[in-house]
Amino acid sequence: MKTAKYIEIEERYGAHNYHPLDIVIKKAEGVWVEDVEGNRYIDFLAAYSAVNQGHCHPRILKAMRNQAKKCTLTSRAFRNDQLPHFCKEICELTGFDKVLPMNSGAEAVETAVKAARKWGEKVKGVAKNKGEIIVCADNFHGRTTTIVGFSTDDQYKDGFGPFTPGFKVIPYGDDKALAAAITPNTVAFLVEPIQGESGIVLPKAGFLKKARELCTEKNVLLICDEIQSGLGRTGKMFAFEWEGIRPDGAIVGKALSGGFYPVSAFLSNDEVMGVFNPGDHGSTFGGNPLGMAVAREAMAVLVDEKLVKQSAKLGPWFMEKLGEIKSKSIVKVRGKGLWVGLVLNKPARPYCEALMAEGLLCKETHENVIRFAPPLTITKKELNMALRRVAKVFKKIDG
Ligand code: IF1
Repeated sequence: MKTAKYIEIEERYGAHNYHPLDIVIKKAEGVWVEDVEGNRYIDFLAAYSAVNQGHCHPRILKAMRNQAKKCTLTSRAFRNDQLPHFCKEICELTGFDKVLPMNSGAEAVETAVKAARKWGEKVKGVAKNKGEIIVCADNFHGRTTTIVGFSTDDQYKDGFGPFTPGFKVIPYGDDKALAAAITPNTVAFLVEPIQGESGIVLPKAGFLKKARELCTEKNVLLICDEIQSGLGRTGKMFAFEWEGIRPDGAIVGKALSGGFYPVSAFLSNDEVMGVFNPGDHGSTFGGNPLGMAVAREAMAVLVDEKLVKQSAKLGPWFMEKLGEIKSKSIVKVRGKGLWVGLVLNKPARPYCEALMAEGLLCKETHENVIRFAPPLTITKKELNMALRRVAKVFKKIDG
């Protein structure tokens, strides 16, 4: 079956809530993907950082197969033999006291919101239903009604109201606005250390440090959404490490399973996690043995293959090389580790389409930014190959 036929069927029977590039992928291995026509591409998006370990990593595949043969789901009505190991290993890897596993990123964000509110009422002493959470303009934390309710992007909200109250928005990176927004009812500040969807936007240096100080001073939880920025993407295990801080809670997802299975988690300290009692919160699939076995191996691959270091090493070099590409359309190259935004002065979509034709898959974000985020397993040779393709496309389009 040809590409056009797959697209026709999907458009006929599937909801039109996406506008993907017209490539139908059937196979993927490492940084390479193959479409139904047999064309090969370098994946420069890595499923928005969910396949930091590379596609179909053999070790994670093996772990998944082995576990799938034994037991896939118990529900949390019973215990399973993978969950305890997962909890211990992720806490040891990340330095948090406790973990609450969920499935999608948005669910883990919801978990953080619930934890913060309940901590506010039960520990901080905020009056019932009065807790406030501060978030940033241009945030992206997922798609549930509560989460899009505090988005500042009209499209994400349009038609989906009414929304959950209790959220305040400040400009990203503005510590003065944060200080001014905190009231005695503030329970948490929820922030992406680097904004992904917004276009790989780094806050001004020192912002997170200042936010940490303010939160400590005012007894407010600092919660970092590391779903996209975490697990090695920026050249540190967590992006918050770049500012030498520790938040009170962190949210992870995506690469936590290396792309095999939806596994997410909220990580925090004993005091915050202590607000959850049996029956307060949960999910049928959260903490299931298949997901836990997959996540355990995905974390082990991250460590064993030193992927965090790889991102730290190759990222700056790659960004420097990108900066050498001469084009009147490129305004700026920005990013951290192997997470780079190429800011253009015009729509990025045509460039992404041309890059696809050259065998490089990436996706625009916010109209004018091309986002590059290859699997962290990528080699310097493959990055060079990609750079040549990028240079070729800019030469072709811009002359
Ligand atoms: C889509 C964006 C990226 C996230 C952060 C929570 C979530 C995400 C920081 C929710 C998810 C995904 C969602 C995906 C595309 C992708 C995305 F363009 F939409 F914004 F990466 F930049 N926090 N980001 O980045 O996690 O519930 O999706 O597992 O198509 O919506 P999820």
